[in-house]
Amino acid sequence: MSKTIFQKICDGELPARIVYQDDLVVAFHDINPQAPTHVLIVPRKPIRNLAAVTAEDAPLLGHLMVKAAEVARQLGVAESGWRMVFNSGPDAGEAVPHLHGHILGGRKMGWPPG
Ligand code: DGP
Repeated sequence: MSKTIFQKICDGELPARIVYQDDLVVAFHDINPQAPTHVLIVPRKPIRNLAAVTAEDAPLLGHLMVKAAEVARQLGVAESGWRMVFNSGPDAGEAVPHLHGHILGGRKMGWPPG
């Protein structure tokens, strides 16, 4: 199977403004930001989306969430409020088939999301 854009970013084959990385996850600025802070955090493991995770992914997903919160603190949006969004499947607007959490902050957000 060919690599997704996010797999290529994880592997250093495509440029990105990386804000955090370790051996399990990579966080980088979204190319089309929807808020003053808009960072994507992805597992290096190529899981398609949230609907495709299995029980064995639980530690990885826990790690991803902890690191997302660290990124939110690092970028200064944790206190005022931020949102974590996973678009999973066509109705949710999933465009890149590599699991990614959107870390959004820096502005007041509406509810429900569109
Ligand atoms: P989603 O709709 O949840 O699949 O979001 C995909 C996001 O990925 C979208 O906000 C734009 C972002 N994106 C797409 N291609 C690239 C890229 O090449 N680099 C970066 N940094 N972000 C990208």
